[in-house]
Amino acid sequence: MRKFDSIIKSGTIITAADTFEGDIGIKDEKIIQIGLNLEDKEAKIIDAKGKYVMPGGIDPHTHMDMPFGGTHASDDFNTGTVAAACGGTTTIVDFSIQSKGKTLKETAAIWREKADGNAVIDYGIHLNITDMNDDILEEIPTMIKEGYPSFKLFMTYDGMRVTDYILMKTLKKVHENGGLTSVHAENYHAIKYFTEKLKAEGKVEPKYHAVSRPDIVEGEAAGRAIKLAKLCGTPLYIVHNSCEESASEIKRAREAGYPIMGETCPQYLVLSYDNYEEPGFEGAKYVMSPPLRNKSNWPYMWKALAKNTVQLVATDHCPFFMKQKELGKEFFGKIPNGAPGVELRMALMYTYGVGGNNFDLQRFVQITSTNAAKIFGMYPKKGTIAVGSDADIVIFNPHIEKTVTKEMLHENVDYTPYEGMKLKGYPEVTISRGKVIAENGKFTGEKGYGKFIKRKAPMII
Ligand code: DUC
Ligand code: ZN
Ligand code: ZN
Repeated sequence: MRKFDSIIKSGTIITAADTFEGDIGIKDEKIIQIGLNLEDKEAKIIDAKGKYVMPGGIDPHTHMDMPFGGTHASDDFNTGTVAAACGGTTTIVDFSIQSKGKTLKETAAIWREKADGNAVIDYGIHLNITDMNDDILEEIPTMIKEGYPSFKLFMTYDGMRVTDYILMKTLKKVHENGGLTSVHAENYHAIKYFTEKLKAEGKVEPKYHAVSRPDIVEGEAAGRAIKLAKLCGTPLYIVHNSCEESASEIKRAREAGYPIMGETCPQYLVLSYDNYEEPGFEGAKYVMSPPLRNKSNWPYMWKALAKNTVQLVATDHCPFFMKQKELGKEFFGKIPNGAPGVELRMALMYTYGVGGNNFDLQRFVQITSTNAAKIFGMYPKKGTIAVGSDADIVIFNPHIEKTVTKEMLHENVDYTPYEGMKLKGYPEVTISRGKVIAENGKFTGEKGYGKFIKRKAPMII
């Protein structure tokens, strides 16, 4: 009998804890042996000499096919996960958005229908509650048991936001049943105030989107959510921290011993408010929430990522074609919020994180994979290279140099916010449960190969 289906040979294996040379033996979708000189004449040999062999990327914040402002994000579970795979990501956790009147069970089923048979990599689903009532609250324990242990609430957005009262009820119920609540933290009323004022003054171009939601708007909501979590005695996870105003709230809470966690995204580390000043309607490419910030935030955010103030880097991948962005040609408030990012996360974090001397290879693995697996209930099935774990692996070539173009990417959208940026280091081979699904920028996997991940209890890290 064949001992291994495949062996990844002679790579430099990097985990969250260590770096060593070795071979990885894979059988039946799992890593079954790690060692030197593994042999099996019948096994497929994947040569990784001179390259890094790391846990496949995990992006716990994507919006495939998300309805927003009368349109839908342009990547669906097929196109979006093909792009993820080509960029070295082997797992996503996507946000299912509850429509008015739908139960959580129905919401999850709608998202499963979008994903099942389409995703090319494994995926989990968060439940984004927008319409809370007593029945929904009572559904939470069942949903956690069924593999949906993470919930998100919007503190802003008409039609989707919840009150502080609902946030407190959710924090308590989710925590009592072994789940984790996260928030999109921005102050709804402040944004409304600034948006109305800017519109009345005729300031309607894309850049005013950023002006309408300054850093303090985010910091205030993050600080408030943290205080409510303290009052409830629960953990809290804050998505897409963009600036010092919010990340410093997390830092303060963590230093005082509170179980507060969060993420940032590549766009808040390498792009800035200056992008909104691009000519014509180009600034619309960067209309997302929270918006891009002044560059002065970059050092703080890199340090927050390096020092575990925030635990990981996600993308908030939510692309729209420029045609869709034009819904807001006359007024920034109508531009669908979101931008692509799922494909370049690993390369950007390597180039500017490791290459930029912001952190080492262990931290790279922690922030791109291991910590997401831990926080979102997938560890050690996902997020590590260990005997018994799924063989989700990226072979990363630190020597490849590229200049980003839209054409080299697989995202279903007509631009990339990272156009023209220089990269050094790029994923070469992506392996999902033992199968090579992308190689040298080409997708080699199969539609529908991705499986739903029934997730377990989150870890506080
Ligand atoms: N922010 C975005 O930019 N897009 C989707 C949702 C969100 O919170
Ligand atoms: Zn958000
Ligand atoms: Zn989001």
